[in-house]
Amino acid sequence: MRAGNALRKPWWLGVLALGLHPGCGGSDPPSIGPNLVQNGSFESGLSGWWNATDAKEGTASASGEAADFGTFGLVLYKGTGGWGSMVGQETTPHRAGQTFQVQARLKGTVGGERVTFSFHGQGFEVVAEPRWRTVKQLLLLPDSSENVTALVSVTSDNTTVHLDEVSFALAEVARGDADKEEDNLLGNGSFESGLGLWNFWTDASVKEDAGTATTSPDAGRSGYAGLVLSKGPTGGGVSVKQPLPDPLAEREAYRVEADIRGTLGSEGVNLCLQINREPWSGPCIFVTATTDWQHVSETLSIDPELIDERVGLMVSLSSEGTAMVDDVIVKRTKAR
Ligand SMILES: [Ca+2]
Repeated sequence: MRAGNALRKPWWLGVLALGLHPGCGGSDPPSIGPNLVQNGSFESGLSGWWNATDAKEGTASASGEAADFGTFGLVLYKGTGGWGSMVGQETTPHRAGQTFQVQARLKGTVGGERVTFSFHGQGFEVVAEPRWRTVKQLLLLPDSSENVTALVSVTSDNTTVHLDEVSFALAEVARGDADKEEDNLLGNGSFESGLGLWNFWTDASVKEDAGTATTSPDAGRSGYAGLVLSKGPTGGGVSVKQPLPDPLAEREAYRVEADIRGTLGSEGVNLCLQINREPWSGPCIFVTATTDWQHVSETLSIDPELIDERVGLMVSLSSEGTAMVDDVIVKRTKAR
């Protein structure tokens, strides 16, 4: 809600808008603020950006051949050794819990180049294709920090990528039911900030068999979006996992809740409190998805050998199909 806009509209239009939109905390798509970096289109060359590399060779330059829109784009090259060749700039500080959207146009010169986008210390990696594609991802910054750098880095050896229309912007996201649960040990349990705070894992040995994890409005039971886990007939498991803030203590139990449905209605979905190291053990809830939303709520008690261990809540799909999950909640309770 922006009061400033309402003042310039006829009063009845404001009333209409209030009636039609669920508003802040409703089910609106993320609302994206202005670009926080200067010259993200590279029309002023490298003005506003610094560049750095720890590789043997690495260069950054603005060039016409790298333009997707306008006259110039960025050519980013990394030679051998080191971690990356990057451009970056300092932006205004963030507050804990804010979500940002990273967006860019990216093209590899041959395809397969690895590129990392990072904002204030949180980042993600994408693999370039030999044609222009749009990179768009939400990042959730759980803590405040001194780091205010926005950066883009190419990290694979002897590769060159083209970048244009780079933007880092504040995103106002919906609040789902899991976000409104005060004692929820998980952040982003309603998947309104993409996969922010969740770690993706799949065990397929062949790339084509790999499972996928995304977020989509199709899977939004509350708020705007929810989690979509997919896997083919031959692929291995696919999961997302989020570490809990504190190690497990004696005489504790954990209430685990989630809403789950599947497109086939036979998908096997597991919710596990899993230890963060080998043997990756821990108690699980096994759910068979139905095509309608199913609310799962169970208390998991902790085996004595898990006391003092760090664990995470893992959501996994173990059979063929597509499972949708929203509003994952983990609460600490006393064991009976
Ligand atoms: Ca949601």
